[in-house]
Amino acid sequence: MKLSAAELRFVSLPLVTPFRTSLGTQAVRNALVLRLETSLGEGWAECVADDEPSYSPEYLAGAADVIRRLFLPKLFAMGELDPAGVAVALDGFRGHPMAKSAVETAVLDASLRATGMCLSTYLGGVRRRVPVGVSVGITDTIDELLGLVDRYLTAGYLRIKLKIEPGWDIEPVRAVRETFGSSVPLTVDANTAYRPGDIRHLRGLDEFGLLLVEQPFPPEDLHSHARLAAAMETPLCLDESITSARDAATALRQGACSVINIKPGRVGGYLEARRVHDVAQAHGVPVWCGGMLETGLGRAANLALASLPGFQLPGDISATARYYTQDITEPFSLADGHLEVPTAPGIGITPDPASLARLTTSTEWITP
Ligand code: NPQ
Ligand code: MG
Repeated sequence: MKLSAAELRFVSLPLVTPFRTSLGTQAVRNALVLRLETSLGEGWAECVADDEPSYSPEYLAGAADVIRRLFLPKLFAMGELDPAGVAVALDGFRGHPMAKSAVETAVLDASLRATGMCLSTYLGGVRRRVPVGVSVGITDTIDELLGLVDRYLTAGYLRIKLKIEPGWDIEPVRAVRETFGSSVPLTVDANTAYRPGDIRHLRGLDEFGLLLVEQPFPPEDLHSHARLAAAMETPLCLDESITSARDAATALRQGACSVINIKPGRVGGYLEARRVHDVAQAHGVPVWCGGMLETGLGRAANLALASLPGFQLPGDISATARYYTQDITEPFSLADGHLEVPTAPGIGITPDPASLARLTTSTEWITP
């Protein structure tokens, strides 16, 4: 296929309630939507970078810049473009996995649409619906937290993940266990908020029978994760530390984790995400699909990824209503704690033109 033009749109989606993590508080989700025009038809994707480089070094304005000024011109100049060729063509540009993922996914969407195949089938999916969990932000009070967990359990979520930070860890976990019992699948995510000196404190989480503890230490500190993994009974899961299949292999070899959270944006796209899945499979390690407050575009594609056999734990792919009253696509809803994997060609969904127009804050048209 040949790339002929691209549309970059900034969209702004108000969150149902502010989402607080150890990284900060988010009230609005600004995102970047990419639409490519190719000789085979159009392709859609979103970039999951956030306004500020807090979760990772990428941020939206920077992602838009590298896409418009470097990535797209490189792809315009290519005679023949195919999905697997995108990462190869952009390999000379270091970093920027979220921006690369958006471009590759839009090419993949266009290519699969043209052949009539859905992303799940293309990636090797084996499930038509996937079990999902919910990520619960840090709240002002324990009562408020218990109210939220109650609501999500009633809605049918199959796993609860509590965001933690120093000063908000043992107590909220204990309160959730005491209120809802020991059989609720429960995890915690620190988003790098702890330091090596906290290992003894974190071992205090062992008594609560958590499915896993996610990313307590900074991304580069595999050594402390390995020390904690050896000192703790609860499985350790890495998120921010894993930016490629090679990272996954290194972390597993070092004993730094026994579960991996896969986010396609963080690892540079769905093709690398599948390779992370394959490395984990080869090590007998379960993976699950993380969440980046995606619009319906990213949610659809994540469902395809989560249909692969190694996704053995419920993902952070919640129903649309967990985050948004209005999305740019039709909403995804929970049925029996599961979301359906899209089966339409490509990522399986396109934005609703009226909703997209309403939520767009700026549009840019890019041609060779
Ligand atoms: C995680 N996500 O697993 C991330 C962190 C995260 C659903 O827990 C804006 C955009 C704000 C992306 C806040 C969940 C965000 C964000 C937190 C991702 O670590
Ligand atoms: Mg995480």
